[in-house]
Amino acid sequence: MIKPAARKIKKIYRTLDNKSIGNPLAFILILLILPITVIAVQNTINYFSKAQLTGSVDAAFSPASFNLPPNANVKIMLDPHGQAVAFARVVIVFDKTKVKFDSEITTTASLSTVVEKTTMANANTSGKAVIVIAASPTDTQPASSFEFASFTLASVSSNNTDTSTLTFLASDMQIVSAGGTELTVNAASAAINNGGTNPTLPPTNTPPTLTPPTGNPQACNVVGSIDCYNQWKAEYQKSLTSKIADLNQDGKVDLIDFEIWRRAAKG
Ligand SMILES: [Ca+2]
Repeated sequence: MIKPAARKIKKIYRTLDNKSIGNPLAFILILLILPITVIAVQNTINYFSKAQLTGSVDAAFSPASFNLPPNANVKIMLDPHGQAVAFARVVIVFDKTKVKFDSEITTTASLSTVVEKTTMANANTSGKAVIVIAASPTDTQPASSFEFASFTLASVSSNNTDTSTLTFLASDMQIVSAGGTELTVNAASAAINNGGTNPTLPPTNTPPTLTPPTGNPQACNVVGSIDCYNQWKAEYQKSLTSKIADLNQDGKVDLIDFEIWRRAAKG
């Protein structure tokens, strides 16, 4: 469509050469045709530019929201809506003061040429991970929703009310179809809640066995004394394991013993 338009312009210039500018009618005609031709060419260029950008790819995390801890296995999912993907640059950012990578990034076998992949250590230092992978000649390029990459995320926050997001840096991403078309990226973030709970761990050591306190063995030598009452109270409430206040000697420190003490104290 560009060619006929260009030919038209050439024709006009030829007309300019052949015909005398002195002919006012020809000159007016040229003035009228020229803007129309320019508009036609512009429209053609716009049409081609738009054609380069048709098609889109949805970028999302799976799961779309999760709690930490325990550590989460997170997948980056891409859906190119039927267009085969040949090349993809995906960039993700996260708050490194709240979450960290707990594994290296694994990428799909469908785009087996790994051009660039941020290491776990560098991602945790920068709070950013870049993944650039492409189809090798023998790869079957994915055209429907596929797992682009996966990794494990762990919490680094000690505040369990913290929240953060895992986000695609769409402006720095480029996903190209097998036909050489750059796909428009529609990106969705994932929500992270640091209020998860660690699984209960078995105790690592048993507490040392303490010798139970026995109190004062002479406390009830005088049954109605305040010492005897205090001994009875402590043994009754089980803060002492001795049975010095078992005044009726039935093996139990109970209200009967209190009654014996009360009568003795009353005199
Ligand atoms: Ca008793």
